Amino acid sequence: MKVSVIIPYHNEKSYIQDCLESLADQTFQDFEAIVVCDHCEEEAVEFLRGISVPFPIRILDMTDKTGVAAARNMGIRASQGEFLLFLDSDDYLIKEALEDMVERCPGQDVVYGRRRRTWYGRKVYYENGQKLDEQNSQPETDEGEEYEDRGMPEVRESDSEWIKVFCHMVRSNFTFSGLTALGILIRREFILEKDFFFDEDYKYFTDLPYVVRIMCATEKMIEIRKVLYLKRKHNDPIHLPSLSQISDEKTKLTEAMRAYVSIKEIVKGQEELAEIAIDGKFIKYYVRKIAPYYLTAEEQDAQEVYRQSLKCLPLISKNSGKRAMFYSRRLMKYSQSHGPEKIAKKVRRHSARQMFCRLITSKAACKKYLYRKVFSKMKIEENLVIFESFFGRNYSDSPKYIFEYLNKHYPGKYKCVWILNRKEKLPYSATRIKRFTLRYFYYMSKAKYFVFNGRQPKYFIKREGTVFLETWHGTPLKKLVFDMEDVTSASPLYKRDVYIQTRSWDYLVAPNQFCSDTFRRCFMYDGNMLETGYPRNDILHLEEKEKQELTAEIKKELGIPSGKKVILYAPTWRDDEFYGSGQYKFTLKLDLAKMQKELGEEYVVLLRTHYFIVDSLDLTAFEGFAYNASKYDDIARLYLVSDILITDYSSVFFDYANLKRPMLFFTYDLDKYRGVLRGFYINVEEELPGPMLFTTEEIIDNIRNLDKLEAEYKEKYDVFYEKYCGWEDGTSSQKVVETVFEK
Ligand code: C2G
Repeated sequence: MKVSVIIPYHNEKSYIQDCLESLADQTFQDFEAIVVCDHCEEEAVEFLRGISVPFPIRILDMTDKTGVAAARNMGIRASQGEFLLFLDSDDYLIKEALEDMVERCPGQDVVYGRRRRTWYGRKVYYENGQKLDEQNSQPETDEGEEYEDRGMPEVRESDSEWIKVFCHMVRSNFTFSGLTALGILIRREFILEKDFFFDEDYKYFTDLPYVVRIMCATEKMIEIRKVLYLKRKHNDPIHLPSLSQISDEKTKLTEAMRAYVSIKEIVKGQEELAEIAIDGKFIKYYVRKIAPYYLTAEEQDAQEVYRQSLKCLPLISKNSGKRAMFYSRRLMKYSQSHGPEKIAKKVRRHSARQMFCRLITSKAACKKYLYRKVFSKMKIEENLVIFESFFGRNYSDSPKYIFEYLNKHYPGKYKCVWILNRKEKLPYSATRIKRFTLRYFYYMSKAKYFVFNGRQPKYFIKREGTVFLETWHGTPLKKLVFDMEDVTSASPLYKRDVYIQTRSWDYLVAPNQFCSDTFRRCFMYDGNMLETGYPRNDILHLEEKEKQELTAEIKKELGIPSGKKVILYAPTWRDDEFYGSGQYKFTLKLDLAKMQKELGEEYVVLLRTHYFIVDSLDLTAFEGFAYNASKYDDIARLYLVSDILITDYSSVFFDYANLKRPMLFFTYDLDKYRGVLRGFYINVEEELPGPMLFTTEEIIDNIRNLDKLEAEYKEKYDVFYEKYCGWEDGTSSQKVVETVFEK
C-alpha cells in the first residue's frame, strides 16, 4: 500500500461525498482511506457508509477522545501506507494529486503540493469555480506569490532547498493560523521513528507546531508547484461553520500563542530565515487579532490572553521586528510594558486615526458614519414610510401597489419617501431620494415603516419601534439561500449576509402556501408571515373592462400597434455570468430575425431583461418588431399587454399564470442551470404549465399552434394556478395594509 489518506469526520454530511469522490477519481489508485468518526451522529455515519467507493476504506469510531488532533493520531496508528496524507472531510483533491506526489516521493520524507481555497464543491469548481474564485478575489489563495509580506524574506536569499520549501509553506498561507498539515505527503516510517503525533491539547492550532516540527526534522523535502488540494471555505457559517468560523476568540488566541512559543523552540538554531518567516506571520496575527481583542473582551479573559502574550512578544527576533510596519513595531514594544486596558486605548486611537483618514478621503464612509452616529439617534417620525423596489432601480412591484393603496385609501395620513435612482413620475406625492445619498441615510434613520422588496444594506440599523415589511419579489423556482448548497453568485458570503438581514424583518409577504413554507426555511425566518398573495398581482385581477382599457393605454405608451399581438420574453439572470456583484451579463439566444420572418405579420416581441443585467440589447435591426422594455418600470403592466410569455427559470411565470395565458419556457441551458448553478424547488418536467423548448424553431412552431398547446396544457395549468395563484384575487394590497399599517 503506497498511501494512507487520513480523514477526520464529524457530521459534515454535505461535504464528505465530494471528498470521497475526489479520491475515487484519482489517477493513482494504490491507496487506502481511513475515516475517523469523531463523535458522529448515527445518521452521519450511515450516510458515510452508504457512499460506495472503489478503493479500500476503513471507518474507525473514536469514542474516548475528540478533536482533529486525536482523530488524525488514531488514523496514523491504524495506517499501513508507505506515505500518509491528511485530508479534511470538507475538502477534496484534484484528480492527479496522488499521482503527482507519489511520482516525486522516492528518496523524500515530505512531498508538498499547493493548496487553493475555494467556495465551491467539485461539480461547480470544475465547471467554472476557478473563474468564480478569481472573480470573487478574496486574498486567501494558497498560491502565495501575489502576496508580498513585509515580514517575510525572499526565499531567493538562500540556496538551500529546505529553506525554500519552508519559507514558501509559511508565506503561502495568508494568515498565521492557516499553516496546516493538509495535502502534504509524509513518509510514515519517518513519522513513527520521530514519534511525530499531533498535540491533542490543541483544539484549533495543532497543525502549526506539527508542520514546523516535521519541516525542521528533515531536508528531504520537495515542493510541487501546482495546486493539488482544494480547501473549501464554508459559505454557510450559520449551519455548518468551519473550525475557523467558530467564534471562541479567547481559546483561539491563547492557543495560537502557545503554538508560537513551541514553534520558536523548534526553529531555534535553524536558519534565521525560517525564524523570520514565522515571526512575520505572528506579528500580523498579533496586530490584527490579539491586540484588538482587548477592546471588547471581559477583563478576566483579557488578562489571560495578555499573560500569554507576554511569553510571546520577547521571542520575536530583532530582525523580524525591524521588518514590521511602524505601527506594528510600536504596538509590540508598548504591549510589553503596558496592560490590556492601555493596549486597547492605543488600538482604539489607531483605529480612530484610520477612521478619520477614511472620513476625509471617502464620502461613502462619511455618510455611513453620520448614519450610525448621528441620524440613527434622532427621533423616529411616526407616519413616515420608506419604499424601495429592486434596489431603487424602478417604481414597481409590491411596494408600488402598497404605496398606491395607502395613498388612495388613507390620503394624507402617511408621509411617503421613495428610494428611486431614476426620475419616474409618481401618481401621489412622495419625497424622492437616491440610494446612498446623505438624504437616503437620513430617511433610513427617521422612518417608522420600511416597505422593501429585496434585501436592505448589510449595515442597516433596525431601530426599536420601527416596522420592516418585506414583500420579497417572487415565488422561487431556483433554490434560495439556506436551501442552496453551493453559492455560485458573485457574493460567496450570501448565506451569512441574508441571515443577518432577515433578522430585521417584521413581516414577510407570501403569495402562496409553497412560498410561505419555503421562505420560513430558506430565510430561516420566524417572524410574521402575511399569507395574502402578492400586492403586485392585484392589477392582474381587474375587471375585464378595466383590464382592456389599461392594456390599450399601456400599448400606446410603449408604441405597440394596437392590432399586433404581443410576445413577452422575460428571462432571468445567470449566477455565473457577471462583471461584479449585482452586475450581470446577458446573451440573447433567441433568433429574432427568424422570429420576425415567421411571426412578424401577427406579433411583436417585448424584450425584458432582469434588473441585474447591465448589458443593453441593441434591437435597432428589428425596429417595429422587437421592443426593448428592459428599462420599463413595472413588469406587471407588461404582463397585461402580452398574449404569450416566454421565460426560463424566472419567477415571472408564477405571476403571469394569474392571467391564464399561454407560456413557453426557453430553457436552452437547463442542465447547467438546474444541475450546477442552483437546483430547483419544483419538478419542472411535471409541473410547468407549458413546454420546455431549446431552439427558436421550437418556439415558433409552438406559437403557430397555440390552440393545440393550450389544450395540451389545460389540466396542468389548472393545477398550477390553484397551487400558486389561488390566494390572489386583487385584494392583496388591502390585506397587507390593513395588517401592517392599520391594525
Ligand atoms: N423580473 C423582471 N424582468 C425579468 C425578470 C424578472 O422584471 N426579465 C422581475 C419580476 O418581478 C420577477 C422578479 O424580477 O418576479 C424576480 O426575478 P427572477 O427572475 O425570479 O430572479 P431573482 O431576482 O433572482 O428572484 O423568490 C424569487 C427569487 O428570489 C428569484
